[in-house]
Amino acid sequence: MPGYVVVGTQWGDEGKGKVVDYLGSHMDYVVRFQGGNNAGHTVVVNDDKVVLHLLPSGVLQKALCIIGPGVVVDPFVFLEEIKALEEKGLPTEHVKISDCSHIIMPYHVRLDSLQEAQLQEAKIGTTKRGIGPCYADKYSRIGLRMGDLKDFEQFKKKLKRALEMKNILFHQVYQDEGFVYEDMVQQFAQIREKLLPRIVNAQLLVNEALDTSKQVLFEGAQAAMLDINYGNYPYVTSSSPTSAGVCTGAGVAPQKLDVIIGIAKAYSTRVGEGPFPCELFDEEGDTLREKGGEYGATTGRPRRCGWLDVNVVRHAAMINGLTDLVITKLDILSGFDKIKMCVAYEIDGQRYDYIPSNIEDLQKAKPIYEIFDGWNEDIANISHYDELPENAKIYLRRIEELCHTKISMISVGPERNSNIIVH
Ligand code: 2SA
Ligand code: GDP
Ligand code: MG
Repeated sequence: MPGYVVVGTQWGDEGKGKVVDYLGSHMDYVVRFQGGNNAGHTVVVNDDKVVLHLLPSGVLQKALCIIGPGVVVDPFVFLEEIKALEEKGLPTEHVKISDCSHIIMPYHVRLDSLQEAQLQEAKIGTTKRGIGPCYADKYSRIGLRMGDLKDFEQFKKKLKRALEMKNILFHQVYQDEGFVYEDMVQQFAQIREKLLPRIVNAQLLVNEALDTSKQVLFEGAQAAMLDINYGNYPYVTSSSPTSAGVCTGAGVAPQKLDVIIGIAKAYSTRVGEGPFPCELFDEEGDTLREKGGEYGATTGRPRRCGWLDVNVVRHAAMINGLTDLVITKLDILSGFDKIKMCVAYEIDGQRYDYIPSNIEDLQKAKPIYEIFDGWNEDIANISHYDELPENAKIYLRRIEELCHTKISMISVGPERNSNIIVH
């Protein structure tokens, strides 16, 4: 079984980084296939916390780590992240970047902020890392790719053309000074030599690995509800954080993906704007945020919190073809007298067991809850399923039943090994 996928089933921040790091010890390759440094993937090993934005979460293990073709790469952020690891004395030679990955240019980052400001109350709530503008240029076929850095003369020509177009936009639409070509050439000249040894043909490497029965894990960033096609459009990110995204974003055929693991947090969070039917505006929401440390791992923004929305996880199971679920942060639910689970929505008097595509419908959705008895035991040190409180098992079994997917692992703490493997 060589091809593994790890994806988020909610709105991101389910604990994908932790799970990828844990599984990473069994992997030969860990590959990011979409998104960019909007991601914040937290890995905790022996109380040392590392937040990865662009680097795959297998980087603390021995696996070869690839930033795949479908990723958008801010090369300045990349080098900062590499430097931070090297300063901790950690190796980084095993990190490679696809020659097809698109470069997040400084003008993409500025445009992200300008567009958000222009949208005013209709803003998306992006991470302002330039993700949307970079993907827009990719699909408009005016982007620059990491592979373009190999021939610097050609790179400069492409940059000149791109910058001429962008500066018209900056000057005429945003009354912004724009960017100076010579300055940007100099910036890239300074970092190019450091990047070149890491640039590879990733689709070739990854397929060779799969064809020789190597263990390859594809690491999703963000999650199903932020998917550009199947999320809460327009309150989504600009890529496909689903198993289908692995095929386009890593150059891998669907039949090579054997295990598709959906990560679901035991409750819901969302950061950024957009509908969130289970959102709690009361003390219970605050308790979830504080106990769960629910603050953006990239921007520090407080995350909106609510009870588990199984309608959402079931949608993710369908879109991704999940073979397994991992439930994270179950420890955070200890101590609640009653725990609610949203099993469907009510919209204009009608029951919905699926996610409506239309944002206006979703904005009217009221959660239909099932209510469970809670448990008081601290479960953070439990490593066997049988030791879990009975009420926790009832809660977990209901998730499996409603999502038609087996739970293979339960995470009960941020540390790499705070897990219960379900046999
Ligand atoms: P963008 O920047 O264009 O991708 O933003 C579009 C939407 O996608 C959401 N988004 C995220 N949601 C949860 N977590 C993300 N990563 C960071 C984290 C976020 C942070 O791990 O906490 O630190 O704020 C992430 N990245 C993008 C974003 O909120 C928009 O709703
Ligand atoms: P990701 O974007 O999906 O990788 O998730 P984030 O790293 O943004 O957010 C998850 C947060 O929860 C991080 O601070 C993790 O260290 C932490 N975490 C992950 N799993 C668990 C768990 O089972 N219990 C607790 N208490 N914290 C966890
Ligand atoms: Mg995150």
